[in-house]
Amino acid sequence: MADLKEVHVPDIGGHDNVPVIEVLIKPGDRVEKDQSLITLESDKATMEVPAPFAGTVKEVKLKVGDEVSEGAVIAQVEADGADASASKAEAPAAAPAPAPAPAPAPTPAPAAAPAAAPAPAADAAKSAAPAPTAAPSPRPPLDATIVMPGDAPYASPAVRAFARELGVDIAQIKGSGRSGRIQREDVSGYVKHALASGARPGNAPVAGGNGLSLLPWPKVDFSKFGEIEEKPLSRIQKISGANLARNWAMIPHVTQHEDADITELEAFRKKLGEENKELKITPLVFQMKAVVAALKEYPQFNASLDETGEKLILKKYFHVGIAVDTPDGLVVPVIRDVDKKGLLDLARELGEISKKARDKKLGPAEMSGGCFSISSLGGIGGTAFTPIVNAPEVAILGVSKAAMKPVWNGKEFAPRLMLPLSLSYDHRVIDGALAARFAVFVAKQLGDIRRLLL
Ligand code: CAO
Repeated sequence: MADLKEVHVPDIGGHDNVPVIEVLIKPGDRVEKDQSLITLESDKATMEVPAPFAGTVKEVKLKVGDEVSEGAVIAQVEADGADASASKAEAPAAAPAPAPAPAPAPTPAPAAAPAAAPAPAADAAKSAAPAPTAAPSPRPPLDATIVMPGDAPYASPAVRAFARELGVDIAQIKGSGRSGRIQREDVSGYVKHALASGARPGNAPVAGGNGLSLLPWPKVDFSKFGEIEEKPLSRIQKISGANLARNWAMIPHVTQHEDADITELEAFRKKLGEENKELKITPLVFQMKAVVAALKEYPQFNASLDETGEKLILKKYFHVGIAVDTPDGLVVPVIRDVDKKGLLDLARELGEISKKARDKKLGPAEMSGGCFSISSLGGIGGTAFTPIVNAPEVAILGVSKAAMKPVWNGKEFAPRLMLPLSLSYDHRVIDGALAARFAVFVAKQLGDIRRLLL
């Protein structure tokens, strides 16, 4: 039968008038035996006072700032039947010396996933409770495990548990409490700041790895140094920025460079353009065909890692994403079934889809389902760059500006139009040798477009 009992402050090592710095329960809360009820902080240590029995909190008799000694009433708790024999909490454990936080479970999650969001206070208080010990072991004497202010990081076990739960490395947090003590609010503030700046909080897991420990974004008052103007990022920039940051942080990128001799291709492209004046036929349509030929030859590139990072999904279709520069930012519309379309169809579709992108008329369906992306800056310039893989794809081809170069043909240097290719790939899925083969294959296709018929 339920029994209403008072829970008292136990022997706290002979200390008197010790301030209450945290109240971890409220009326209505269910508490388990050994769950922390309050945190006390003497000038030498922080101590959590555990519940002596399981039950339901009816009334809390203390508040933060109260000073207590042995025997002070903490709360009235309706005890669960047989558990109600003890009413005095066990002697509290002082906060243990800082120990490395256990690695959080590797759950890859998008930057704003609820897993990283601070838990509501009540839930957090519950989850922050230390795991109940199997048997009530004698608590160490208070002064045996002192955490002195100044030891890093200086935080109560509940706050440490809270930080661990959020995947935050507590050593990264600056405490705002007395003597630099880290409070629960400091942890949630740190997470909020990390999310707002696009960084992953603390040591949050990165696709099963050890995680990143990033410094907060620098906060600078630039107006101190000269005139400034503020311009909010566009919606597209915010969305693509978050995706790019995730892909850059989570994918081990390597970029393989290769030159394709497109002298003959260019002659053919110009001829084709003269015959089809209504169409704009750029080198990009040839690159799309060459990429699809390479995807067929090397299916590992036409694949995605699943969300566990343990399984590769190989695709039997050939949809190619094209990075399009618009006044509002970068978008990547997808041209479907490139393998089934001719050069003229592709040129038409590329013209339509890039106009739609610039007119902000692309629907979500037109930007999904890509297998591999091409980012062509060839119309602008550059000799090479390192494109970022468009996850969950595993590779992307960057194309820079073709230029006439002297190329040794075995007898002499001959002027050839060389197209720089930069293949970035996810090294978890693709080995360097395979990437080199893929890049050489693409270059060969472009060097002799008759091969596209094979
Ligand atoms: N080398 C030399 N010239 C090239 C070339 C290359 N690699 N690629 C294109 N050109 C030429 C074209 O032939 C065209 O010239 P002509 O009119 O004389 O034929 C001119 O450059 C302009 O081409 P374009 O850029 O308008 O057309 P495209 O088909 O090559 O590209 C599109 C279309 C939508 C991909 C492009 O306009 C674009 O937006 N590119 C930017 C992509 C981007 O921002 N990537 C970065 C992503 S990461 O931030």
